[in-house]
Amino acid sequence: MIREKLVNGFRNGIVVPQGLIAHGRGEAFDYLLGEKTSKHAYEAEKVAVCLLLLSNKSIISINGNAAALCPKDLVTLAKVTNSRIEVNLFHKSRARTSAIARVLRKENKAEILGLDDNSKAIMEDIASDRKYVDKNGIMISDTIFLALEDGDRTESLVRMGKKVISVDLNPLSRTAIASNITIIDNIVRAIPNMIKISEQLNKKDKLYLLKQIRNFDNKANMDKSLLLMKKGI
Ligand code: PTJ
Repeated sequence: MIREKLVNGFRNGIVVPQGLIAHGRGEAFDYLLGEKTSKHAYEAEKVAVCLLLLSNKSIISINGNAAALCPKDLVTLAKVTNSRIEVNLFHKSRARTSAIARVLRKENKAEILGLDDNSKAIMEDIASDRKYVDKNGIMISDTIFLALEDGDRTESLVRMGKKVISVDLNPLSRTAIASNITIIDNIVRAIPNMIKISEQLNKKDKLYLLKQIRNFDNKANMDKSLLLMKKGI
């Protein structure tokens, strides 16, 4: 069913062929996790929600694969964590950006950034189209949630002083390694988990949220996921 969503996304001009290859790579890691959320991933998801709830300006960066797999959940997560949404693509075209925005708007009438050429800013050290960000979105946000990303831009966002949360099934990817909070889980499970966690946490005081973040060691958490994958092998 998940594959079909991507294939439909490909046919509808949302997913690029490279996105199908990236998905296959993700699936391979997911098999090693037993295709379920580990307790380590759940812990990272919880801390990620704490950070989103504490941030002044948080934003969810959405690409083709993410839009094809879980558009409704991404829009809901933005709503419950008071985050904004920006479409940001590795293989950018006006047609794709609009198709993705249409899919997201179907779920909610929320504002979607990354569509207006007049609002374009450039991340100078990035070669791919992912350098084009919205000057009112990713550029000025303090926390960026990356729903599937390439390593160059993740590293660049961290260099810019942003707090970066990523979902990536590959614990060895540069995105996974560079992020402040790395969720090693399939995006189709991670986002619904985070919505539920947000509902539990949004009444907690700031001190509680801060404590969860302070007690979290991203590298140690990733090592545990890697060990789990070794056991899977
Ligand atoms: O839509 P665009 O134009 O932005 O292009 C999207 C792709 C995916 C082609 C582009 O961002 C890309 O090439 O990404 P990478 O560098 O291949 O990184 C994708 C990462 O996501 C890989 O490490 C995969 O293991 C991982 N991944 C794939 N599917 C999932 C996933 N992680 C979580 N959940 C998934 N369903």
